[in-house]
Amino acid sequence: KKDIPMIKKWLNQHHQLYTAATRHPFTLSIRDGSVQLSAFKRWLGQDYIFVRAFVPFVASLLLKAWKESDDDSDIEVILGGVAALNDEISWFKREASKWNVSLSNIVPQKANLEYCRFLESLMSDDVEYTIAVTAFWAIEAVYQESYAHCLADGSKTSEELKETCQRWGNDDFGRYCGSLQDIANRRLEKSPEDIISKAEAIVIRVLEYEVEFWSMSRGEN
Ligand code: HMH
Repeated sequence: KKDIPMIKKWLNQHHQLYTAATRHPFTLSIRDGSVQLSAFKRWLGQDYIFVRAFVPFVASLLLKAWKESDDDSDIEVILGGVAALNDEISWFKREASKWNVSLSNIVPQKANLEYCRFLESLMSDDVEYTIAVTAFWAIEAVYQESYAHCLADGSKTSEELKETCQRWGNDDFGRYCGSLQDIANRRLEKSPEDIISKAEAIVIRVLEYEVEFWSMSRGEN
């Protein structure tokens, strides 16, 4: 029991929810080429808002890592995430102008607001590094799995959406998510039961928010 990494156990236990987040009808519609342009544009605008809120969360995580981590390399992995976000924000601006989406007057929808508020709650000093880094892994992993699937065998993703899928579905991003997972597992292994169950509850909430975010993109909520 002890040698199975915690995250592996959780992904088995919550397999249905994980699949709901990583094989959502929205990303499956990108993969099979049936996605509506209006849905993609909605996702693009809403995700730009999310990513902007994600930056201070990652900054707070960097601070927690600096204060609490037992391994210097954690900082470098998270800093790689900051660099990716910097790139992402430029990409969102370019992509939005390509699709004629105006980023200056986007109204964040309910599912997005709630997810951003949840991110903000994780920025508190009262939230332990182990909890925050586990949440960070889950947030990144859903996009990595979802978009990698849009490029995998049998996908019919349109040429114009492949670049989006590449952004999160590429192998480097996959390895980066693997490093985050290793960090989270290492921390969880050394954590008392109450932190472990808190972290598990946070992962479940991330997965639920991700499902809602994809559904929102389809115009369902
Ligand atoms: C909603 N979850 C959401 N947006 C993102 N860009 C990511 C995760 C990954 O960066």
